[in-house]
Amino acid sequence: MLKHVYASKLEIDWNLQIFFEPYAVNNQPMSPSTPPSPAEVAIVMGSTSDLEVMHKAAEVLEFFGVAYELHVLSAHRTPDRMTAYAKEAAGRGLRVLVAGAGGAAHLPGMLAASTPLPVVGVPVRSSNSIDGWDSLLSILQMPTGVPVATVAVNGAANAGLLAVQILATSKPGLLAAMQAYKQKMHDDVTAKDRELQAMGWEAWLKK
Ligand code: C2R
Repeated sequence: MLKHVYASKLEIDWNLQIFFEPYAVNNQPMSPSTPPSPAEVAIVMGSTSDLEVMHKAAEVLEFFGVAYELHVLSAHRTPDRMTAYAKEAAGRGLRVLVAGAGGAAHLPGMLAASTPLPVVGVPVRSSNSIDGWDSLLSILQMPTGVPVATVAVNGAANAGLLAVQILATSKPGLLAAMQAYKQKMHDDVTAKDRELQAMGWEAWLKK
């Protein structure tokens, strides 16, 4: 599953679950006045059309065994529902919001306006976006006082990783898992370099 996200970079075929018990709870229903959530991370997006990109955050959270919920919310199309969600998020037990949107991407910033929780923004290169630049700048250029931690265009996997890292500051098991993840990345890249040195670049390109 995560292989799909990192296929070329990491080729992860090991299991970090040894560090902690998995407790993922996915796609919890959200009632109008939202009940307590067993999830610590919320993945929200402006449209189901963003799911193609945003599911990569979900894959990362599942890999690390972090409980999440996933919803469609829009600052433009469902403003009241979005504001209620943001205002209730901390009280429901959520700790980090990952928010993706494309085009005039106001969702992450508007969530950040109404919650004390950290918001990680994912600019989505959507069908209505001009090459992703509009999404990126809408999420990145927040006014002082309302930060949104913005990842790369379509960078939902990194948004998931950042959410894990935020949670890991107070969870030793998750911190160890993140450390192991980085070590694996280091080892994989180093092995690739060794192979490249042995083969030379011409042979590498032909293989
Ligand atoms: P549709 O495919 O539903 O027409 O949406 C969505 O995130 C999506 O990328 C096209 C794009 O519109 C975006 N959208 C926003 C917001 N709501 C929807 N940027 C918002 O509130 O910021």
